[in-house]
Amino acid sequence: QEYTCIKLETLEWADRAKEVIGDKLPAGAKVFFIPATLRPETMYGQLCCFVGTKVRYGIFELGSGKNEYVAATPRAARNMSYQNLSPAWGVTNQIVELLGSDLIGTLVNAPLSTEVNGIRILPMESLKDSMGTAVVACVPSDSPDDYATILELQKKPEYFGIQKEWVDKEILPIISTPKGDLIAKTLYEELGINSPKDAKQLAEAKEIAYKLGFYQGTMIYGPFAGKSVADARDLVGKQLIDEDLAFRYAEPDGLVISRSG
Ligand code: ZZB
Repeated sequence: QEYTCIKLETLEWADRAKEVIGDKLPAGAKVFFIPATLRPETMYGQLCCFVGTKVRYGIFELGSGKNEYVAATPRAARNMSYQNLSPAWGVTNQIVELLGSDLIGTLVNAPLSTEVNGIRILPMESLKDSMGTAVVACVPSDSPDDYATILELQKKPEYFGIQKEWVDKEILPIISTPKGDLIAKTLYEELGINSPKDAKQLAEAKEIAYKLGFYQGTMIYGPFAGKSVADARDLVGKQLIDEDLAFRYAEPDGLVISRSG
C-alpha cells in the first residue's frame, strides 16, 4: 500500500502534550502530524485530524536534516526508517512517547485545507493503530467514517473532552459524484448508519464512495476544479510533494519487516 503522508505542522500543543514534551525537543524544532492518505485530492476538505486516544505515539526525528520531527506510531517510524525518512537506515530517534489522549486539542496547520487558521487533533474511536501512521486526515465530505465520527463528536463534545467549536464547522463539497456533492453524508443516510460503531455499513459506504469518487468524480473545489478525481489525485499529490508539504510512505501489506515488530 502506498500512501501520501501530509505534513501538518504543529502550531500549538495541547496542555498535556506540552507537559510530557517539556524541553525534550531542540529549539526551533518543527513537529508534524503526518496522516497517511490514499486521497490527496480531498485535502481541501480537511476539517480536523484524528488520533486514537489509547494509541501510543512517539515524536521521531525525520531524516531531512532540517530539524523536523513527526508524531506517529513506533511501527510507522520503523517502516519510515527503511524508506530514507529517518536520520539513518533502519534507525529511529524517538524523542518522547505520548498517548493519543495527550494530543487532543493540539492545533495544526493543514496544507490545502479551507480551514486556514488551523485544525484540531481530535479523537476517533474506530481508528486502527496498526495501519498507516495511526493519524488520519478527517475529510467528512468524502469519507463516510470521518463523517460518522464528526457527527458523534458534535453530539457529545463534553463526553469526548473537546470544545464544541472545534467540530461545529460547515462541511464543504470538494468532489461532485453521480450521488451528489457530499457523498459521505448521502451514503450515511442511505445505508441507515447511526454511529461510527456501524462498522459493516461503514465499510460498504467506504467501498461505494471510493468507486464513485474515483471513476465518476469531478473536482468542484480548488485549482483542479473540472478535472476528474483520477487526474487530480496525481496532480495534487505531486504538488504537495514538490512543495515539501508531503512525502510518500509505503507499507508492506500484512508483512512484518522488523525482528522486534
Ligand atoms: C483522507 C481520506 C479522504 C481518506 C477520503 C478516505 C476517503 P483503506 O482504504 O482501508 O486502506 N486511514 C488511514 N489510516 C487509518 C487508520 N490507522 N485507521 C483508520 N483509518 C485510517 O483506508 C485508507 C484510508 O483510511 C485513508 O485515506 C485514511 O483516510 C484512512 F475521502 O485519507 B483517507 C471513501 C474513503 N474516502
